Amino acid sequence: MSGAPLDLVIVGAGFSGLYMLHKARELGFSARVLERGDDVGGTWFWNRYPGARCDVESTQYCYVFSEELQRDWTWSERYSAQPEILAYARFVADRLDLRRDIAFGCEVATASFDAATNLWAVSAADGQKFVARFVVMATGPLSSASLPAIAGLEAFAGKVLRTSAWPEQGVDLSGRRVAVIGTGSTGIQLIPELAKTAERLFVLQRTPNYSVPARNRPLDRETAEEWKGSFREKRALAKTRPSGTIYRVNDRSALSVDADERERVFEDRWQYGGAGMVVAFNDLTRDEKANETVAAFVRAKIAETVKDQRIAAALTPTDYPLGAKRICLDTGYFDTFNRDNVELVDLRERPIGSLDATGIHVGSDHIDVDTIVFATGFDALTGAITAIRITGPDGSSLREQWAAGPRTYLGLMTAGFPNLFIVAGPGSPSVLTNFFVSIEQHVEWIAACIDALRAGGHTRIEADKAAQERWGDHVNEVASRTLYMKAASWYLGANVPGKPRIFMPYAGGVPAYFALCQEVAADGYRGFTLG
Ligand code: N01
Repeated sequence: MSGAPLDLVIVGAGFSGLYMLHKARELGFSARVLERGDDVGGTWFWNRYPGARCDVESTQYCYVFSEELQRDWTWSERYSAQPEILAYARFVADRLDLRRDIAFGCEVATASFDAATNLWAVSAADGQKFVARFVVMATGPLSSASLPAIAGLEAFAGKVLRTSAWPEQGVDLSGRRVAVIGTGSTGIQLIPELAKTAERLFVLQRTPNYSVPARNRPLDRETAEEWKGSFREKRALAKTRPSGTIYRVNDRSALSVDADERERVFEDRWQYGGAGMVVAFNDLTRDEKANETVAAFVRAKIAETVKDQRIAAALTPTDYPLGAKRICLDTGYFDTFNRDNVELVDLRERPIGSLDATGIHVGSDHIDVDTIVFATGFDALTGAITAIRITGPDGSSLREQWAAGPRTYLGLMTAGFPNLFIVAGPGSPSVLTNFFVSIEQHVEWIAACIDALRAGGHTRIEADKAAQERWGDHVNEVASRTLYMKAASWYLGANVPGKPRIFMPYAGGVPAYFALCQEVAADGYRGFTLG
């Protein structure tokens, strides 16, 4: 890239990067999106495994910044499947004519800030170079896959698949002997699908998960039209909710009603389907005793569904609260274990040893398989950022600065790295929310900030270390009051060996966080230094 520096380099063409590009253009900034994949869509481009589906209702999992996009796109199901969400990303890119400013197949390798010019030099793995005044990391929280190092992987003669990089042309696993490693949201969506056609399916589970039925169904015209007609009001309402998502609210404590009433409320939500189970009462996410009531309800459902009680017990989470890991939504997951061709391998009893040409050693057994699927999660929130060699003006590396855990101010910037923004970064509500709500708020904040810098004749903004420290302490303090700390989750980095255990997202909720961001901007970007 030669010529004048760009105003913005945006890393990633998922839903954050697409909107950031649109917003930058609207304000008259030059921008280029660098995307490692060969199409738009981010997580929905890569995670195309069978059963991949959103766990937020389609009517809420979309942009609201554009009347036209709302009017001209209609979701077909309550929870969209991956192909439809990818089609939506393509529709947005085409409708807003975004592709001409996106470099596909362009994996960012390094970014370094030059203090003399206040410019970022960005290089891609293929040698392309870009220079920009600002860099926006629109890299997504779950885009760096975490693959366990299992001895003997290279010796395995069969097929190895990763849910996070599923072959674009699909893969037919009918009649095959398949092992799936991992029973998080991904595994729980994938397993029922593979079970339908595999000759044998081995489910390798380390930790059982709470899952509630999604009860997906076609989205009726009336509901779709109702949302189109009131999407702004609905989003405004969503922003008053801690998770930025509209669920039926019940402002009673689970402990204030008797067991029959609790059962009625839980059963009603179980039949309705979806993550609203977590807010069936107002204290399920805060009070361990209250949480135990909903956990017990879901455990009883597992026991009711799975015929073999030994298998049911192995599938039942007992040692962490419901919702402390992100709740899973499923379509027939527990039923799948009633099939003759499905076997649960409890890795707590039979840990994975090594692989050989024909399969996997677990405990003292050997599982004969011809396909292994890794559904083992992500180096969440930080992995995609630290994968890039980012250096600040004094030569210090972001990877090293975050070695003991990410530190940011508001999840938007990190001290020592001027003009580098993160969309929905660690320290912001991000993954605890409907991601579209968080994306739109961050993109709009960043765009307004860069616009304000231009208007004020500034060329540089940087988070203050002291503000960042105070914010980090607040993020930790808020998290320490929640039940999130009671599970070994990816929120805490617990799924990646050696990753520091720090609760990464901000658990203070959307309304307080959005208000604070607004206040900080109105106060001349309090906690940032402008130059
Ligand atoms: O990843 P996970 P995921 N040996 O980390 C296991 C979003 N999402 O991709 O729990 C054996 O939750 C690991 O075991 P354990 C959603 O936010 C959304 O499933 O660490 N097993 C676990 O069972 C979700 O929360 C949708 O003991 C190993 C699994 O792999 C997030 O993505 C759909 C292992 C990983 O579960 C991540 O979900 C899908 C090892 N060495 C995902 N290492 C939507 O619907 C890991 N595991 C929008």
